[in-house]
Amino acid sequence: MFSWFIIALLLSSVYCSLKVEQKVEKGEATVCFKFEPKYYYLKDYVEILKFTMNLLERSNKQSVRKNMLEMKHEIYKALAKPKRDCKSYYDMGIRKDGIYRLSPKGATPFHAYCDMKNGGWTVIQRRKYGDVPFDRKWVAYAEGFGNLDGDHWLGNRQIHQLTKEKPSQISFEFIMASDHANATAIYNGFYIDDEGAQFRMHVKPNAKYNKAIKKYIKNNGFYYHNNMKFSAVDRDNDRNRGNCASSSGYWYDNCLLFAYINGDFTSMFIHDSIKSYIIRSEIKVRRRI
Ligand SMILES: [Ca+2]
Repeated sequence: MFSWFIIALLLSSVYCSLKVEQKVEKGEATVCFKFEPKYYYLKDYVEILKFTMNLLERSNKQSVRKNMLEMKHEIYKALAKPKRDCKSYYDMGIRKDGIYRLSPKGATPFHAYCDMKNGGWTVIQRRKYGDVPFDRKWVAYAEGFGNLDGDHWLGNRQIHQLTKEKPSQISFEFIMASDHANATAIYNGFYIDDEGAQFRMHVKPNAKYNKAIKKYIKNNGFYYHNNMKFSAVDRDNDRNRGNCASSSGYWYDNCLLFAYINGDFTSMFIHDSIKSYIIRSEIKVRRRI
């Protein structure tokens, strides 16, 4: 047992960001850690993984096992070459929601939030806390903004990279202000063109609506925006005489829309003729095959 104490001590001193706290209690080490993958090279991971696996095998203590299992998960995640999208991680057997590094073919790798519980969706928009303003310019919508584990827009460049090869499903999930119902709509055949084509959006009309959203759907819902270019405060690509995007970026047509979820946080709604208010919004994409 003493040898494990030495290894833990060694790791904590050699790998300064691996914060290991040891207590030797009845011959068993209690290990707390803060794993920060950016500091490590492959050989370090192998050593830490060995240490983790050994401790896992030897320890019956719940707290140690929990820490080590989490650490193992983090190491595997860090070791793995970035996958093309969240669905690829899901297909590998990973089921933990969180931020992952993605690398679609031909793209510079980027981070995104993966919803694994529902089958490997990549989150492209979230409004939950209202602490991130969405009245941003073209370049901000192109690059993405906000916090991946909070409110954010992933970025049109990233959405293009994620959907360019295989058209994806796009899922809208709203919590309604009136009754807190969970309103969902899923469309197929979603992809957006590159920036040169103004991130023009494509989607198929066939959609799966849940009961809570059906009463709000007009003009074929999101399909109404099919073939529209993206517009932002400083880039008017819509078909209105004015600029529909005066306060939020979206694939505007003639301003009528499904859904107004990039505007002011306190007045998000599904359809502007019904003013069905939304208090939370999440949009996700997933490759079908
Ligand atoms: Ca216009």
